[in-house]
Amino acid sequence: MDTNEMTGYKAWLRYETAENETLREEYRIYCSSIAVAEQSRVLLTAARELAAAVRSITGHSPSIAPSLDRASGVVIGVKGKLDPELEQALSSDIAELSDEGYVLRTLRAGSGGAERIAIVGGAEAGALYGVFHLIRVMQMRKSLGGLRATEQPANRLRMINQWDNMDGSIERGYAGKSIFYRGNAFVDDFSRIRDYARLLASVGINAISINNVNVHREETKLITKQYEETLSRVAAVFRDYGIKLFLSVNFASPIAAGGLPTADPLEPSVKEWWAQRASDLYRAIPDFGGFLVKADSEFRPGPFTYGRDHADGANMLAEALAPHGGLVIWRCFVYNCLQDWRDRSTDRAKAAYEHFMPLDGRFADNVILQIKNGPMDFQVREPVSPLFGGLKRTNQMLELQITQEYTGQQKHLCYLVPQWKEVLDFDTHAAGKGSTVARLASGVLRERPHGGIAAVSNIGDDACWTGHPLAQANLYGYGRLTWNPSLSEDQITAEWIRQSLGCDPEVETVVSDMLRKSWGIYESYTAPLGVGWMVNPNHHYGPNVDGYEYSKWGTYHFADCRGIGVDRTAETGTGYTAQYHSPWRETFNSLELCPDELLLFFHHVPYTHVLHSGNTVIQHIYDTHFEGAEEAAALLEAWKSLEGRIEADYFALVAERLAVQSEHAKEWRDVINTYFYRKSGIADRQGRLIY
Ligand code: GCV
Repeated sequence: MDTNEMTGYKAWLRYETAENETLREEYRIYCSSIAVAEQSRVLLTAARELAAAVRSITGHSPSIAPSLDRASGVVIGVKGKLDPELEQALSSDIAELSDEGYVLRTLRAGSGGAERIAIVGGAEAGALYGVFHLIRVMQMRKSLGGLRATEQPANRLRMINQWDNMDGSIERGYAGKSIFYRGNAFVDDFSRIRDYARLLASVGINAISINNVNVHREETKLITKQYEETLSRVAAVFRDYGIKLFLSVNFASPIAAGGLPTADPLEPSVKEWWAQRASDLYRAIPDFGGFLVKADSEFRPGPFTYGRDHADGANMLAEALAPHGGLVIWRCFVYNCLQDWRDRSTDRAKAAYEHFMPLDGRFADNVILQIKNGPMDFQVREPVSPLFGGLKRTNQMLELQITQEYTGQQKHLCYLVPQWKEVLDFDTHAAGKGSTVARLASGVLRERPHGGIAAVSNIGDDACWTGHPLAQANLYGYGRLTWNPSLSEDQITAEWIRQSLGCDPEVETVVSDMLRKSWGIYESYTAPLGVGWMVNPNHHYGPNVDGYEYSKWGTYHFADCRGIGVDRTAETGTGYTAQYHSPWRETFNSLELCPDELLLFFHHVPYTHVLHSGNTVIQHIYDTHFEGAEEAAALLEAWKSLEGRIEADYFALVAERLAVQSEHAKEWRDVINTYFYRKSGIADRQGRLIY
């Protein structure tokens, strides 16, 4: 089947014909021709994309030419390379533009001339983002008259991490197989990779790592000569869309791929090996981004084997990449997965901070520490990692998970933009008020040379990319937030809906309500009060209160007949709360002040403990699970009200997923309520049936 015909394949780049004739005519006139000031590949990508959008939205094909030969049209160019008249007219708008920034402006050509649209980037990628902005305006069915926008990305790195394996599988992937690999080789046809690059660029993504951070045998070879030629072709596809290619590397590559006896980062032969690999890679891919590394965690090799620390390991790789302008992105997801949960002196939540804080200031300038949003692992609800605000003299970036490992695996609707907004807006108080995660990750607060946001992708070769078509909203929202973390949830949601599902106000009302509530609904039937982890081992789907793989030492959440929760207080618990700045350390440490939604993350309490809400813990568990299952069923009903307003196959696919969610929510409700009823012996105040 032609990919364009596949349900949901076009995602938010549908470019539906404008229904309103006046608006269609306005778009047609403004975009009757497209002038590209320079013949560069990215600008040509931009022009072609705009032409395709205009053709589809207006039914009229604009011409693409080096300059405007007619009165109206769109000029796409780069600051410093415009015709003098335009450069002059835009001088105040473009003065401060960074390379990826752009100006999008409607202005009159000469005195008495027709109105034109100028899209000017600080460099060519900026112009591409400006074009996607213009397309967004048209897809939102807004007028182009009086447009005047200047945008700069808040984050230098706006990255996607693929957890794809070369055998074609995807770790924690819920949308089919890899679009990159099959049978331990790259796919032959890169057209789907190109379409992915388009989607990513349209929301401002500028970097991608294309293999799993758990680097297995075949992927270890990606940095060797064997893959140079193919990689350079993959990089070229992304380059056309302003996206840089990164690779995840195996720290033990010198042994596994180089035949050396050691991977000791201080050993000269090891340093030479990496330096050679780096220069070969840069010969093949001059704008190669760098390496992403998971080391000394979950059985991955790392510098610990040689008695070295993370700074020794990262700096050695950084030295190899520095002459070429490359970056090392070193993950802070480091903990001992063999640790006995009952040992209160080694709380996993404390691990990243304990590993990396002593190394603050020791990392090279081209190293960035990539920190998961929470101290554990992408749970439905976690506090923000205290490494944000802890590190002062180290580049850092935020790591999010778009793929829904613990948030419903793209069977359940769980819109993560609200969760990410909370993380980004969290004020660490590291340097007084206003020390938000957004400002720390971007590097602005500590004036770091590098920073940004990365997230684990949720796509595969599934027709609609994401398994659950509405999960596309997470990929869209993620990209938009990397560009501008202060965009509101409402704006992102409205943009996604109008571009993906059309501009029917009824559709917008119903779907935005579904998306807005979905994280809370999922949380209510899966993870009460910040407890997390009540999932089946290994695949992490479905309720299993004592199921998590490291529960062999007893329940992770310490539930017994008296109470539940993990005591992380300074006085009687693991002392994790001390990793935060005031006032958070006092807030989280105090049973009275701790927010309800994180209570069981920080405190062990009796089931009869009364929450701020006025409810007891046990009654809260019962209520939220009963309500959550009902609300999950209501999501399906809400969607059904849209039948006939949404393309039939798309409608059916979403309805199918929502029906599964509704059934599985009941299972969560019953398993969890029963467990806690039996454990606590306390009956539901409302006398509802607990199996
Ligand atoms: C890629 C969790 C996931 C793993 C993942 C790991 C990580 O533990 O379950 O699949 O491995 O996080 O982020 O490295």
